Amino acid sequence: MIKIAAARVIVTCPGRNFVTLKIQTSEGIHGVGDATLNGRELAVASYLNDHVIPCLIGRDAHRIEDIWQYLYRGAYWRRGPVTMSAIAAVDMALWDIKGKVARLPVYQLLGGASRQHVMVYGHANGTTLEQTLEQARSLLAQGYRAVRLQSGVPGLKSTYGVSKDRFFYEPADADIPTETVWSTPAYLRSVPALFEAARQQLGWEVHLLHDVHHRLTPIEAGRLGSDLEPFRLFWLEDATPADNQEAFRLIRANTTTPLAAGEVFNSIWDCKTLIEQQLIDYIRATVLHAGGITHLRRIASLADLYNVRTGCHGATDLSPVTMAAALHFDLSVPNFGIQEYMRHSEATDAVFPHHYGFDAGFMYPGEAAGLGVDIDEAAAAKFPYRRAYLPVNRLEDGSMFNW
Ligand code: EZ4
Ligand code: CO
Repeated sequence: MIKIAAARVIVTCPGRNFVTLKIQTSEGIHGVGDATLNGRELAVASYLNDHVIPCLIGRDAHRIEDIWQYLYRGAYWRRGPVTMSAIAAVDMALWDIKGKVARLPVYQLLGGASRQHVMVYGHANGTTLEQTLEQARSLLAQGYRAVRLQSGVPGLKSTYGVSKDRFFYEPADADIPTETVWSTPAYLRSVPALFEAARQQLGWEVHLLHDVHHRLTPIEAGRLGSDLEPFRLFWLEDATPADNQEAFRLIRANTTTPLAAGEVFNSIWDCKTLIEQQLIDYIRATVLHAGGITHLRRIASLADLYNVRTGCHGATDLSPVTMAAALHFDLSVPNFGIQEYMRHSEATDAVFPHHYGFDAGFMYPGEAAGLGVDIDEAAAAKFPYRRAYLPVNRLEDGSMFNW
């Protein structure tokens, strides 16, 4: 038994907001977990402070599974992104503690390495096709084997997923959501042209990915997937919202372009149909938003039965704590596919010192005991919370998307 003695939530904004749970044990060992929910950060902080931490004090930090079940099944109100991010933070922190007690990196506790390294994809995004491909070339020069391409859509003022900053990606850009305008026909014309140019200029060795950010209806998504088939994408992501998982049947019936979905999923129930009916090829759920390492392993095990591989979300709103936990998970899980990676700002890296690293397109969680990541609370205290939201998108006639 190793008692949970105290826990606290640290909210910091080293360029963007992060919520971190730090659990302390009676033995003096502590663990960290990420609880960041982009644009809803303080809701998770309150869920932890007001409703979870009081129930944790005095429990045995070794009982990771039991604490997970207690917080999930014991709560009466199950699931939802706020709840599941809070449970995830507890789960990550407990795996971190167990690793430190055992003096082993967490991937060793998960069964050891299933592979030598973790393939990651980088991000090339530019306002124009030329800028996007120029960025892709620079990623290839850094050794990346896989690149996501997002480009501005001619005729639209701004396009989600195309950052204003050349080096750092940050879509949460205002304290009241920015409103942007979307044109599906313009988008559907521009993407195949981007990938045709990409194959001409970058060749066929590199894995190419694209994210639709839920902007299309299922039949439009089927059309896009079909138009992109000649360019052999690694995946087409979030082609349509998955609130109705069966919507993916229509996309599947219309294209052999591999499909990825699920960065917004928070439990196995969000992807049960998608996986069991083999409607997707990659599941994007994360250790952060889908209930921690404990629950993501369960999702991966279900996916493994149906030839679905993992492809965890890894944008900058997932803190280095999540990145570390994801890499331990990725290294160990048999049906790993790919991991998303975007470098954090220097200020973020300073707040979260870590052992994981990048080399020639691959990442490694490192050999430090536990997750191999920590929070420097003095550094964190220098960056107070600032409200920041993701943009809201409207169609050209001013209406909201109705799918
Ligand atoms: O919209 O991380 O694949 N990556 C993405 C990201 C997400 C943000 C949301 O918090 O889609 O840009
Ligand atoms: Co995405």
